[in-house]
Amino acid sequence: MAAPGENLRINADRLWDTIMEMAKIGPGVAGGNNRQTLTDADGEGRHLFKRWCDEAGLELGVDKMGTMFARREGTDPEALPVYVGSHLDTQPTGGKYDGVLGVLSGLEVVRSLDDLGIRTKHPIVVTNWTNEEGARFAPAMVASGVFAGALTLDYAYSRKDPEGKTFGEELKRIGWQGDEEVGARKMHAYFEYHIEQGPILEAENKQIGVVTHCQGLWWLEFTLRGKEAHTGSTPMNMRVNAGLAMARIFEMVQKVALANQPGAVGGVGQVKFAPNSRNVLPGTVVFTVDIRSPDQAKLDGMRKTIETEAAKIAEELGVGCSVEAVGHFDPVTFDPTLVGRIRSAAEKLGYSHMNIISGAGHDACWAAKVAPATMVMCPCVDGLSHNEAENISKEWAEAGANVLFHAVVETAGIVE
Ligand code: HGY
Ligand code: MN
Ligand code: MN
Repeated sequence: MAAPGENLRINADRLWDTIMEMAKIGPGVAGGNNRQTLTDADGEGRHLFKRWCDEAGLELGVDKMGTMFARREGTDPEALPVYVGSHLDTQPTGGKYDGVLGVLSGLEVVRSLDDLGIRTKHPIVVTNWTNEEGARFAPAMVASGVFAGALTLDYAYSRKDPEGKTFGEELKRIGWQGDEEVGARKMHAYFEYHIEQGPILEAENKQIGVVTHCQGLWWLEFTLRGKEAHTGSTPMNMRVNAGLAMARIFEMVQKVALANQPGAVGGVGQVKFAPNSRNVLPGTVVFTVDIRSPDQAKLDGMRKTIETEAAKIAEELGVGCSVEAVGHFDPVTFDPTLVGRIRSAAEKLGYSHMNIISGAGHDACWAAKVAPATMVMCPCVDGLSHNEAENISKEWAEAGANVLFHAVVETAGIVE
């Protein structure tokens, strides 16, 4: 006779169907998704998730950042809940699995508990964090950041998208501004299941990533001020060329990241030229440098070097230069007890596994500030993510969801 919980398995077909159903909302142009936060598509995705939660008999709460909390009662209503979540918003050219796998695997855990008629001591709360991506509104992980007390609600509401719309206005417009105080909820533990978004697990032929840490991040928004002038009739020695300063700064960031190997990355994903006309030298260039490392000293050292060197580059070219940190969290160490439960679940289920440091940031990074938290990862094809070609196998999805199932139930406590 198997011990209680020994044979816990999710329904992989149902999980996969749920992911494919969500993927129909906010489709991309190349097989992925464009379901950016607080757009109508995000609102539609939220309604679909709510319908599924209603069907599962979960009690839905929404906080003032729009984060959705779907609660399955435990036998001890006083016991703090075990939270399991991720995010449903995507990059503009995102994949079908980034974030979605974690939210819908949390739902699948609840559905499977119901199928098996299992009660847990602690309630279980499936969570969809608002604006994990930080694509439309910086910073990333903003809702979990407010939840953890690292950011204020007013700061978050004031954030603007490229069209000048604010987070607060858009949250109200799609009808998902809840009334719960952000961070009022207390967690017994937090789990997040996510695709790796990098090449390690696939290269090492491992089914499960036991996530021990997450690297820290700085998003440094530079504003360079040049002089708008004719690209044809302005002599080279008369130019105040903010575009050239930008190019030299990009090259410098690359060099600084390579000089901090192993375990450092640096690059730029977004640039705005103004007036952005082919034959006008830019008056203003705005871009965000994204640097990361699991090593605190390297992370902060890179920031200092990049800011100092960028100022020198700009001065040499007579270009104005200002910088604002628009995103940050320190390297995170996840809870060793919960990490151990992920590892022992993988072992019990016979899945190959390895320790891994998360390269991408996740809501778990902020949850870890206010509760014991950890993650579990599955591989992704060619390590590709933040690309519509992002892909995983159903088997990979299933293995990670089974590990999540066992770790969540062990933490929530099965009641005979
Ligand atoms: O930027 C990140 O690491 C996450 O994908 N938002
Ligand atoms: Mn994600
Ligand atoms: Mn992402």
